Formats: sequence, structure tokens, C-alpha cells
Amino acid sequence: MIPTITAFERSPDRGRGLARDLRVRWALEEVGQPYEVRLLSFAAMKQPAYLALNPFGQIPTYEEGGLALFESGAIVLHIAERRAGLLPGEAAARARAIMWMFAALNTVKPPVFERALLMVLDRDRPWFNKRLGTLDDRIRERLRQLSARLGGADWLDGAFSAGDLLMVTVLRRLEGTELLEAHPDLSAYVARATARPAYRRAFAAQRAVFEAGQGGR
Ligand code: GTB
Repeated sequence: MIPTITAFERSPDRGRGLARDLRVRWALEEVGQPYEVRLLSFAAMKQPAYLALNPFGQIPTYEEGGLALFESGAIVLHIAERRAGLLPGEAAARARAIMWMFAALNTVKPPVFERALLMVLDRDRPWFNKRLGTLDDRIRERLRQLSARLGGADWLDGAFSAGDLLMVTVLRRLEGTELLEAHPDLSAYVARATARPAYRRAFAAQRAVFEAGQGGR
């Protein structure tokens, strides 16, 4: 059965590959699973029919037969568990790859996401610089720790896994900042991951939605 995912009809990221359906597209591409996409307006995402699918009214969702999922991390895990390519077969290595998925979303992402929100929503606030400094310090510490663990390896734990996939989608939010550029190994890690053919296909597919929207205006 071909799964259907949801994505923004008009993404506020303007085709930069930052909206979270990118993670799901990338995972599907890595495992070679064809998929369909249902594009949604912001208004449609808040309608009862969609809220039944995702109570938070957000993209992405994933539907396959009778199964409906929301939360990009859970969707990536589901995809990785169903088809080979994103999780090792050996039990301990598999558990560690899943650990890295959680580390990406629960330990590295929070300050990175808070910073992204701050930059968009709070630039005019009197406390902006103080808050930015606090978040940047937290991010610097996480990146230092991540870099130390990566230790010059290509991937976080052996072969590329769903842990790397999620970690890279988080680090991409720091592209163009001195925070990431201070770590050439992490920049190279992101570049290595985003050069993967599966990533390129996922990015191009999401970008095509933005470009089609631009042409229609
Ligand atoms: N925890 C959920 C998950 O991982 O699936 C979070 C999903 C989520 O945040 N979805 C966002 C959404 O639907 C889109 S991706 N927002 C609409 C709403 O809440 O009403 C987040 C996102 C949005 C915009 C940019 N951007 O412009 O750069 C980047 C990422």
C-alpha cells in the first residue's frame, strides 16, 4: 500500500527544506518506499477532518491503510522499522540508533528550535539579545558535545541511520550561523548527509511544491 503524507501547500520556509515533511520524505526515499502527498492550506489544517488525523493541526501526517500517524519522529521510526535501510538489524545497534533519534529531538533540537522561533517572533523585544545569548550558549555546548562524540566519524554510530537523519534535519536549522560553522566536522556531517541521493530527491520534491506555488501567483 502506498502511504500518503501531508505537507504545506504553501510552506513558510519558501522551499528551503525546513518544514517537517522533509524528514518523512527523506526516510521514505532512503528505504525506497513510494509515497503520495496531500497538500494542505493552513485553514484546512485547522478543520475538524484534519484535527481528527492530527489533534495539533500540523503537518506532517502519515496514512497507510488503517494506520494514521502524526509526529515526524514517530513517522520516521515507523518507516525505519518497516523497511530496511534506516535501522541496523542487530538489536543493540538498533537500540542505539533509536537513542540517537531521541537525542536529536529531545536534547539537541529544543534550544535550536527555540532560537529559530526567537529569530522570527521576538526580534523587537527588549530581552531579545539576552535570550539569544542564553540559547546560543546552550547550542554551543550541545554542538561541542555532539562533535566530540562524532569524533571524526562519518555517522553517529556505524552506518547512516534514522538517528543521523533526524540529527541532520535539526542541525540544518543552524546552517549559515557561526554556531555550526565553528564546527567544520559538523558542517561536513550535514553536507555528507544532504548529499545523499535520497535527501536530494526529498528536498527536490518539497521544493517543487514551493516552485509550483510561486508559478501560480
Ligand atoms: N512535533 C511535530 C512533528 O515533528 O511532526 C511538529 C510539527 C510541526 O511543527 N509542523 C509545522 C506546522 O504544521 C510545520 S514544520 N505548523 C503549522 C501550525 O502549527 O499551525 C515547522 C516549520 C515551520 C516553518 C518553518 N520555516 O518557515 O522555516 C520551518 C519549520
